[in-house]
Order: sequence, then C-alpha cells, then structure tokens
Amino acid sequence: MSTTQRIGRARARANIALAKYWGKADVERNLPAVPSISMTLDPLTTETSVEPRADLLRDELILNGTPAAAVEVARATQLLDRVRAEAGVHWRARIESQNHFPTASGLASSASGFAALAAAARCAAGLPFDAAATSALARRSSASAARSVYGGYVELPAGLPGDDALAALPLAPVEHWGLCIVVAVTAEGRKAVGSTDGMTHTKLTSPYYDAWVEAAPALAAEVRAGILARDLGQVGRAMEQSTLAMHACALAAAPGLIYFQPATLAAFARVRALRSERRAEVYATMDAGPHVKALCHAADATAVSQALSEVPGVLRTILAGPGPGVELV
Ligand code: 2P0
Repeated sequence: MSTTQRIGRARARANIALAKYWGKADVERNLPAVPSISMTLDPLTTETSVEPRADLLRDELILNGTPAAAVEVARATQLLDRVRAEAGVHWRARIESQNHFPTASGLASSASGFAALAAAARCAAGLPFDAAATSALARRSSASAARSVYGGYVELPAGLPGDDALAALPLAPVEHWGLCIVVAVTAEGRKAVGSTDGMTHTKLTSPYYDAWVEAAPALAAEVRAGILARDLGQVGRAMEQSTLAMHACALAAAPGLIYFQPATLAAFARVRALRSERRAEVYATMDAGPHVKALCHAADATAVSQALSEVPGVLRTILAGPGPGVELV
C-alpha cells in the first residue's frame, strides 16, 4: 500500500426526531415509510476514523476503545463495501469510533455513528465530500443517521420502494432558531427491543400501523411549518402528537411494545404541568426507549432541567442546543 494512503476522519452528532420515523417502505434498502424531521444536537458527538490497511483480511472495528461484536463489524463492513464498490478500491480498514456523549446518557449512538462512518469511509476511499451521497449511504445503515449529516433542523422524506438515492435535506441551519432539548435520563443500559426489530414487529402485527403511516405526513408538515415560522407551540403540539401516535402504534403490536417506564410518564406529565401552570413553554417527545426529551426555548432550559430533575426516577438531565452537521476532521 502506498504511503500516501489517506485516513478518513469525521465527527458527527446525535439527533432527536421532532416528527418521528417508525416503519420501513423497503426493508432491503432501508427506506422509511414516513417523513421525519429532527434537530441535530450540539454536545453529543461521535468521532470516527477509517484507516485503509493492506495487511488486514477483514475490517476491524474498535468502539470506544474495545473491539466490537461481530454483528457490529458486519454492519460497518456493509457500509464500507458500498464505498469500496463506488471508489473501485479493495482494501480492508481499521475503524475506530469514539462516542463523546455524557456518560451513560441513554441516547442512541447509531445516528451519529453511521453518519461519521459514512463521511470518514468516503474520505478514506478518495471520494469527494458530497453531503447527499453521505446521507444516502448513512441512511442505508440506519435511517436516522441520514439526518445527522446535516446541522440544525433536518428532514428525511419518506422513501418510495427502490429509491436508493434517498437522502435527508437541510430544513433550517443552526442559526435559524436556538431551541433547547432537555433529555431526562430515566434508566441505564440498553433498550429491550431495538428500533429495527420494533418497526418490523409493529408493521407485521399492529392494527394501527396503516393509520400511523397515513397520519405521519400531516404531523411532519406541521413540524416543518412550525420550524420555518419559529413557532414553538406549533412544533411542540405536532411533536407530542407524532410521539404518541408512534407509540400508540407500537403499543398495539402483538405482543405490544412498551418503551415507557413509570418515570417516563411521570416526566411527560411534569412537562405538561409546566405548560399548564405557565411556568415554561415546553413539549415532550420519547423515542424507542424510556427517556423523555423536552423541547423548549433556550431561556427556559435551566428551569425545565431543574423541574425534570425533581421527578422521581429521573437520574439526570442533559441540555442540548442545535449543532452542526458532519465534519471531516
Ligand atoms: C426517529 N427512531 O425518528 C425514530 C423515533 C426511534 C423512534 O429513527 O432501522 O435506529 O436503523 O433505520 O435509525 C431509530 O431508528 O432505525 C429512530 P433503522 P434507526 O428518530
């Protein structure tokens, strides 16, 4: 291997969906059945390097300093195979990926992880930076990762079966609106049912799946319009409805998927109480896990964090503003 072989390095951030993705239009190509809209989070970063190596027979993946499980290596290899095919290269790589998340934040790292890996792998293969191609590549591995390629407020449209170029689109930059998300962490450890399995199970068994897929575009349109108008009430009401409709659909699967813990509902209730008591304009969302994410103006974030910290079962809170998209470093 020549000594000029480049190492690709990239940094990407986690994101939280304000309009939820749940369900696939095409499992093979990992195309979402509904549009989703997210905010990229500033402090929650993943840094990944891809080092092409002539001496390796297969790819290696070091996650947070430890060799990754075979299933995780296989997902990384699938992504690298697409990059190698496009660039016409045949090396194997040593991948190192480090999450700089607050300790045990309880937040998924697949979005920031695959966005960083996609950018780093394309760079290592000598492909020019191309945000749409990076987003489409990341989306194949984890649809929410397509959104982390862009900063600020981001939309991933629903996919039509077979549309392998589907990528996220930037909706508004970081400077557009300084909202804050307060994450109320309610449990340690990994969730019981992963998102991919949860979506498949829901589609196969929930009588509400078709209703969710039908309702989701209008909710995403409300979130989009609210972001563009900087109207927190419009975004927040649609976000809560999107959250609860997604969970209602999953709860009605057989057997039902319950991502809530008692503290989840207690924190959700506290958010609504803060609103009804006019102490803060704040709205809540939950993903495929027990944590509650509260969306508010930056000026209210400290008060919201304090109120959520007092809820029994809330272990800690993390404050996050909008952050930039993927960066080559
Ligand atoms: C979201 N979630 O929009 C939704 C809300 C979870 C609940 O995107 O199967 O890990 O890898 O494409 O990206 C989690 O889904 O799923 C997710 P795959 P991913 O943020």
